[in-house]
Amino acid sequence: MKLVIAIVQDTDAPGLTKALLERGFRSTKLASTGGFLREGNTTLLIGLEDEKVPEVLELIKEKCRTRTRLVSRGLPFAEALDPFLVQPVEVQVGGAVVFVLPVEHFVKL
Ligand code: 2BA
Repeated sequence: MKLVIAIVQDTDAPGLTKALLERGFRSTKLASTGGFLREGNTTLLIGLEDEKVPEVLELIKEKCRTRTRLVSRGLPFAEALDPFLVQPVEVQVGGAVVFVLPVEHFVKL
């Protein structure tokens, strides 16, 4: 068994959870915050059999778009060093950041 941890953008989460449910995958949705942008994102926990992992990865790829965000925040104390460092910069977010972990033991009590 595997645990897929998928960090996705909030806008993509409803479509993805719906698609997962339609294909019989169970998931848990957690509200999370990115450490870099410090904006909300969604973390999905999906427990599944090993052979189903490719199907879920494909679904995540299909439902999660890459978007460009402008970040105006500079590095800490950057203003004091160089005003150029606080100019807005473009970062690409997503489609999704995915970790696939082995599950040692699964039990429902
Ligand atoms: P954030 O940490 O808010 O990062 C948002 C986007 O900013 C990232 O998109 C990446 O393009 C950029 N970014 C992040 N850290 C950066 C840095 N030190 N310098 C320059 N650009 C940086 P994604 O890579 O698609 O990540 C989306 C979200 O997934 C992240 O939001 C974070 O919540 C999570 N994530 C990404 N990599 C992770 C990891 N290795 N471990 C845990 N969570 C991760």
